[in-house]
Amino acid sequence: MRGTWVLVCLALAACGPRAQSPPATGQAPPELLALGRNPQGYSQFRNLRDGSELVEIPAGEFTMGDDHEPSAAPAHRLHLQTYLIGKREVTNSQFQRFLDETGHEVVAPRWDVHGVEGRDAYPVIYVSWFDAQAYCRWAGMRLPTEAEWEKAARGPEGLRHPWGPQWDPERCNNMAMSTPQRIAQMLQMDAGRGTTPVGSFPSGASPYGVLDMLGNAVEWCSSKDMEYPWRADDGREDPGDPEAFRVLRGGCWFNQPETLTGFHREKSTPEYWYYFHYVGFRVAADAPAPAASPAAGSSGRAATGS
Ligand SMILES: [Ca+2]
Repeated sequence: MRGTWVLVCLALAACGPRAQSPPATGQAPPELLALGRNPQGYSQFRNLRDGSELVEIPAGEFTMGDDHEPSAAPAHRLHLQTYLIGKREVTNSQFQRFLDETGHEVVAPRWDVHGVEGRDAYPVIYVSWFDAQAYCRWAGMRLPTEAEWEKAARGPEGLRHPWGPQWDPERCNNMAMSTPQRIAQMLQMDAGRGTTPVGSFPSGASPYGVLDMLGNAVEWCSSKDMEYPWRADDGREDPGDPEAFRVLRGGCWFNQPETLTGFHREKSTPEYWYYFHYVGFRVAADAPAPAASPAAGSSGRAATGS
């Protein structure tokens, strides 16, 4: 990827399994509508505040990082509590509604440089980490931690790509993708390419049914860029450091395959925006109280959505 983004090159000694959970924020979305289970069997909800569809990622261990990826070594085991994550990237229409209701002034002033008319379903881009944080607060949610993002992308088995171990350029929006109808949908931003409407690649769904984890917009995480192993309690989740580099995950439409994995890490200053026609985000939240779980969740009712 271009710009000043710098790969995180770590070479820590191997470490044993660790059990870590993100700090509880106590901030669950205020108005959740249960949607039943998705085709992968996981509970889904809609946040009525912003319309985001959320997938519930159950508590449990997963593998974070990869010993052969300089930006993400060493691989280590983590345990996360149950949480919710956006099924898709936040869209232009959602972000516009946030601006209309709050009067928020974006840090990155070009967020609509490519126009949003008729682009409601495209991921919002040109947003800083601070803009993304402000949206999440408005919606009663938060950004995913880097660990939450990676578990949602790789599943409990630690897949290399959300769909499996083998690269397939047609399963996400990337520079090697050649599906004509998808290319025709793209915003023309660079080299004849650009973003596609969120959720355009259902065959690229993660084991939890989360979409566009690789490609399309690269996504802000809450975490500071710090060495592995990931720990929730070592300061990397401190939201109060405005100078800290923050992690970006999943690569984007401009990337080639080598960086499009569930464990590859990138970082940026939180305000850097010149190349931000790559950068968007998705939401996350703490798990709802058990009483809010859908009745269909325990009965395995047929899925809603794709
Ligand atoms: Ca993405």
